[in-house]
Amino acid sequence: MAEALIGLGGNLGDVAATFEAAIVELVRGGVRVVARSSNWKTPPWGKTDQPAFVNACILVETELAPRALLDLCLAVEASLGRRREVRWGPRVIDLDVLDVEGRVIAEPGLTLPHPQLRDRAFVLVPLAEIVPDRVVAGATVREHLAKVDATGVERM
Ligand code: A4P
Ligand code: MG
Repeated sequence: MAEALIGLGGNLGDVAATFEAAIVELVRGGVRVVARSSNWKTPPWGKTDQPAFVNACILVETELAPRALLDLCLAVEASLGRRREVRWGPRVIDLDVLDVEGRVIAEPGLTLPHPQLRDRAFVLVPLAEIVPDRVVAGATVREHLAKVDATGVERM
């Protein structure tokens, strides 16, 4: 059994409802939700000419190996209508595997911990709600968060 952190994001449609549907499907696919952050409204990062995002994070337990967990996330995205178009562009749901027990993986299609985790307030603010003292990508979530600009990130 491994503990994993999953980030949820989206900025098209009823994102809060889509998150709930995604969590139901993740559970069906073999994860147990241990903790869930609030939903946060976050300014678009990377490509800024698009609507605000909603972001959240969950801590899960699973028997799935990291690759199987990613495949589950991609399947859930697809079943909820995710279409891959513009990089960093608008999406109904994005599920990122952020960390699996500190494992370091660099394979085609799977990088752990998630490479941009430490730069993104939209990931770190929700993570800090559920696992502030967990070491992820070399420092605690709280330490990473202290170094990023979280302007405009608001609890919903
Ligand atoms: N992939 C590799 N490692 C992982 C991992 N640890 N978790 C691969 C998830 N996926 C991983 O992802 C492309 C491929 O990454 C996947 O097929 C998987 O094999 P994608 O979701 O199709 O591509 P993308 O999302 O368009 O690009 P990218 O670089 O993954 O974007 P991000 O990092 O997902 O960022 N602003 C706010 N405020 N909130 C957001 O949630 N999200 C993005 C997208 C941009 N700006 C945002 C937000
Ligand atoms: Mg993604």
